[in-house]
Amino acid sequence: MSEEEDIILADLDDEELVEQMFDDLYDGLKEEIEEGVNILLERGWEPYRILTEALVGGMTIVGKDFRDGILFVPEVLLAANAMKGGMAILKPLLAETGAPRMGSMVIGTVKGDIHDIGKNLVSMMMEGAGFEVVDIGINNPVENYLEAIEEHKPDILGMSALLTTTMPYMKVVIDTMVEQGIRDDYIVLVGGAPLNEEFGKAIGADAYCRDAAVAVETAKDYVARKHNQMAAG
Ligand code: B1M
Repeated sequence: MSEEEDIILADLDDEELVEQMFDDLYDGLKEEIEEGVNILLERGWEPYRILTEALVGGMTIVGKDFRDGILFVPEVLLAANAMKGGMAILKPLLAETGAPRMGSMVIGTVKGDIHDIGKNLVSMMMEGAGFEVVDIGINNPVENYLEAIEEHKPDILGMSALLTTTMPYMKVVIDTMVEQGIRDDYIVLVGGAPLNEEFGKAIGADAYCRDAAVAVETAKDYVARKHNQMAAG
């Protein structure tokens, strides 16, 4: 008979609970992650803190072991699914701030790339900050971006890429916008783990955003500048 007893999440203190959530995320246990998120909320944790410390923190560990060949795609998919379960609980809370409408953004992951957790997080945080977000999903060829900006006329075009092989596609999108004479009609923000500021500049984006919080601050900053320019002109 196994001597192991079920761990009662609610009996753990905050630090132990977050550690346990790292393990549960690693093991792809969606229900446990949802329970952990709810417990932390009941204990008064801010939704953003839960997102960054418990969920993103756990996913960083998964990422390292994926890189080192300890975890494989099916396991990482389970972890991603568990993370999404936790994010779904936090989403309405992050959006609940009743912030005034700040502007709008079309966002999508580039062609050849199916990673969407970071993009979804950026969308959630932007909505929470008062932006209207149109999420066009994953694996987007340039045509999808062009169609979406034509249809929605957003202030911002956001692109996400998580692979070194797909990040150059962002330049394809920006170059096409330049060719069509519409580049300067939009603020172009890019993000994703393998990118950096230098890359953002090199491809002609307005800014590279390290994480979702930076994306929100950068978006606010650029939209305010755009409105000031319009008011001055
Ligand atoms: Co993939 N994967 N993956 N993967 N995966 C990485 C990216 C990798 C770094 C893992 C590793 O080796 N350590 C590696 C890339 C190596 C490289 O290119 N140099 C990798 C690889 C190789 C692959 C495959 C090729 C594996 C294979 O099949 N052999 C394959 C490719 C599939 C494809 O896209 N064509 C693949 C598949 C997968 C899964 C499907 C299993 C799954 C994705 C599930 C999903 O997204 N629905 C997956 C996952 C989960 C990861 C890791 C483990 C985690 C990514 C993540 O969600 N992070 C990742 C390792 C890692 O990054 N540590 C890895 C959490 C998220 C909150 O962070 O996405 O960085 P992030 O987003 C941040 C910021 O970057 C920024 O804000 C976000 C929030 O703070 N940001 C933006 C992101 N987008 C933005 C857009 C903006 C602004 C900010 O616009 C304005």
